[in-house]
Amino acid sequence: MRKIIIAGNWKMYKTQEETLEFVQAFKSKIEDTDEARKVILCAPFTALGVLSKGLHGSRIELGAQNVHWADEGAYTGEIAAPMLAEIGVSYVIIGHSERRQYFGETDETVNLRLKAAQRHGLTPILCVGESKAQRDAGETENIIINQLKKDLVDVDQNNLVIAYEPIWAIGTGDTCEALEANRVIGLIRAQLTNPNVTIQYGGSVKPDNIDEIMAQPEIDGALVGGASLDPTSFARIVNYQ
Ligand code: G2H
Repeated sequence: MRKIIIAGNWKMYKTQEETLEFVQAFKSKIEDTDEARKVILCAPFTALGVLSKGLHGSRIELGAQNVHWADEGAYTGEIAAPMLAEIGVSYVIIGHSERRQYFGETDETVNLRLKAAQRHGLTPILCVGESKAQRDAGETENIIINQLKKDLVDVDQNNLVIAYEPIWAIGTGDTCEALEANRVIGLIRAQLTNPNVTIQYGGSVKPDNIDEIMAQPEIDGALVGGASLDPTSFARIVNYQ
């Protein structure tokens, strides 16, 4: 059985004070949400500290946005999986296109980070997706198959979530058509050995397109950036029809 997972990716937004305000408003809006839908907040490290206390016993689970491959060491500015696990983090986004684009993340380092997360019981959310130029050149399928091949070497597919995030649809308001997202996610699933991996769609998910996205048979959830920053809008997404 594939799990439905709706995750907010707060990126580099929200102070601790703003985090507390969000939680206060958001919690009550998802009280009646189907328990089968997992709800995750992937917050900045400082906000995770606050959330781990504020959400104790709540159904909202915690996710980080990066993790280093070493268990500890001289890696200024990085965070280790045991540090995340210790404060109750269960998920971690790995290989987001913003990490690949601005911070030199490669398929090789993505692979190392995935394995480190799994070693410490964290569930990675692996992001894959093509750029506009790659799509226009008819390279979408090749790019994604190649990313998966390299990223998933020796990775346990029993503890894995994948997010298909076409780079051209991220934060642009330019959503990938739901049918096209469904097609690419089907292609991703065909590359996996475990048919039960949850595969999300990410890229300009909003209250007004979530229903159509979640109606697609291959799509098991969403990774939501901008629209997860507002409690009303994220609650509407979590409570999709
Ligand atoms: C894609 C997404 C969240 P947004 O990066 O991972 O962000 O919903 O703002 O396009």
